[in-house]
Amino acid sequence: MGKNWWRSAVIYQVYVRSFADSNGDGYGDLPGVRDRLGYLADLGVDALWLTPFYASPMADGGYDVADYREVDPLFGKLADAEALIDDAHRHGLRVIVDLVPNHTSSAHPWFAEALAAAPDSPERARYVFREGKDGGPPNDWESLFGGPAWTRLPDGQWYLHLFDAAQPDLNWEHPDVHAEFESILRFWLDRGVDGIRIDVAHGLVKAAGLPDVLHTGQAGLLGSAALPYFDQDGVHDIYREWRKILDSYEGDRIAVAEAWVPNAQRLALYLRQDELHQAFNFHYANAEWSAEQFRTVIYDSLAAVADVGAPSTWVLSNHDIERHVTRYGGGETGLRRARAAALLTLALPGSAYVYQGEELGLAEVTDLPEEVLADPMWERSGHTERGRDGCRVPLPWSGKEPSFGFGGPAWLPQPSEWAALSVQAQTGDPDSTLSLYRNALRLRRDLPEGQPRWFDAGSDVLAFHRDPGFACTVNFGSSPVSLPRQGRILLSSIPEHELEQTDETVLLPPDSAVWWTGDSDA
Ligand code: TEU
Repeated sequence: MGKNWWRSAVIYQVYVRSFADSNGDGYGDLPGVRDRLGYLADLGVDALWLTPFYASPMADGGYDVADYREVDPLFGKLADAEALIDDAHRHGLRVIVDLVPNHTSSAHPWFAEALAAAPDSPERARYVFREGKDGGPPNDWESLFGGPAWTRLPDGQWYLHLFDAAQPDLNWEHPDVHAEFESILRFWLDRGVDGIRIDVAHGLVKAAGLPDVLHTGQAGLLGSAALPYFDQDGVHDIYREWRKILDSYEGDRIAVAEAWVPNAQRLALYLRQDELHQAFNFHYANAEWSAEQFRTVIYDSLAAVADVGAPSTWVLSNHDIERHVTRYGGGETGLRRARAAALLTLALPGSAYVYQGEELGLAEVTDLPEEVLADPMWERSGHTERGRDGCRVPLPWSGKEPSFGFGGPAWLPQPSEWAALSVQAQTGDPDSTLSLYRNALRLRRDLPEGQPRWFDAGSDVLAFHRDPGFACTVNFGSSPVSLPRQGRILLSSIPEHELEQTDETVLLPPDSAVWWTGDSDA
């Protein structure tokens, strides 16, 4: 793909502990990923993003890092990471690793030093320690996992953690923090990774004086009001420094931001020419199944990224959000919509992320027994939020016991109906979701570069051309829509024999999408 591979890349998210288990302990690992590189190359993606595999007590599935330069024994050894990167390259796949700069694990040596040191000592300055207020925490901030964002130490000081108490926030005003993360970045770039995904990229800098949320107005994750701990202008200075480091390496190395910000315009600020290459488009993942919502999000996103010359980065699912089969209604309807959404997503200009298992049409597992729930959200919310385990259940690969070819008994139990959804079961079935993804990814390589030219096919239908000679039509409605042919059918989200066709028209059923090629009068 040469220069700027990332502008149109499809990047597959490997949630390592649930992908493939090579040693039978029930947890996915790096050698497991290595064994399956052939599958990923065959699927037709361009790159993988590996979620954190670093040394960690696993209080938050590895997003609590104790040593950023070491591989956790659960996942293998440093040599396994190096071998995986090299092997992926041999398969023509690029590799993105996760960088977690907002917080460390409480087991990180810096935090151990901070705890052992006295209040107001230099060891504490790398984190955010404060005195309490009126017998309570220093301010009213809440952890995203529930409860206060502050934990009190026996000596009376409190430390900040936007996530779990085992994930203390770093102080990004401290030069040590900058130097350390620049060094970690170089460590992985030196090992050949093609990029980094920046965890909580909008969270590193907090508003001066740590003001109460009350004073600025509370808002949801993607809410409209500015929160004093998210999306502060100062974060951009950090990314300008990192961009210089990325650019100093050969081979088009990239950074993608995980930034939950209120709108496409705020997101585009992370994508200015001297900052990051991509930012996950969560507004797209948040859209409900309606032509109007998708139309609005797509228009806004394309306009905002065009202003800064960046690609849009479409996301339907990840390891933090309910799988989209379920979000779109679940069951057969949800799957049907998810298949249509796949064709829409892969037809849009820009880059797209595929979360492991979406190519199998997996739904959220909503009935995990309480005793297996591992997401810290379950505990921290006082057992009111079940958390994110339902989208993290290990993949089914085959009919093999005990875990459908995943490896040992899976750390989260797989539903029995996943036997029919395994890679093996779907391979060779032309109507399977896996075949749909394989076909779409293969055809996508030859899609024209033109920007979408939208045309009207009724209020429930999203329809666009990309010149020369490609069109995509998606019916979000509950009634079939008669469409003038846009050329020849290239691919459809439902079996082609289910499309009623005449010489001039095709009846597009509810919740389905069609890719077209060739001349059209539209
Ligand atoms: O997520 C950051 C984030 O803000 C949300 O996705 C959040 O975890 C979720 O919505 C809870 O409401 C990143 C990681 O993707 C996530 O897995 C980690 O738990 C989190 O950071 C902390 O590192």
